[in-house]
Amino acid sequence: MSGVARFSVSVDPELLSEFDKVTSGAGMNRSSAVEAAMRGFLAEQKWSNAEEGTVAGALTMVYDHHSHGMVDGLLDVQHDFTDVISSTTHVHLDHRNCLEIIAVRGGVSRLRELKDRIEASKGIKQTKFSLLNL
Ligand code: NI
Repeated sequence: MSGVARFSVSVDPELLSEFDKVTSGAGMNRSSAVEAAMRGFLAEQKWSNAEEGTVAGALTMVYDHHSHGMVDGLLDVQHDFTDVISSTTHVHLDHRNCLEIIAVRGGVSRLRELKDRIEASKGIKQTKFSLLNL
C-alpha cells in the first residue's frame, strides 16, 4: 500500500491552535504530527485492550532494593518471562533506589501479565511502560 489518504476532522479550535504551535516548534508539519499521534494512539489501544498483536518496548521501574524480598521477587518474575524479555539494564540511583529498564517484545496479553506481576511486586515505587506497535 502506498500514497496518502486525505480526510477532514472537526476539533476544538484552541486544541488545534496549541497543536499547530507545538508541531511547528518541533519542526513538523500537521500531517506528520497527526500521523505520529495516530500511531501512538493505536499502539496504546493495542497494548491496553487487544487480545492479540505484538508490541515491543521498555518497562521502566524505580524500586527500593532494601524492601524485604524485593530483589528476589523481581528476579523470579523476570525468570518466568524469558520468552518476552530481551534484556535488563540496572542503574543504582542512590543508596536505596534502583532504576531498572526491561526491554520486551511479545504478545500483548503476555506482556500485560508481566506488567501485572511487576506492579504487584513489593517495593516498586514507580513504573512506566513505553510500547511501540509492530
Ligand atoms: Ni541497584
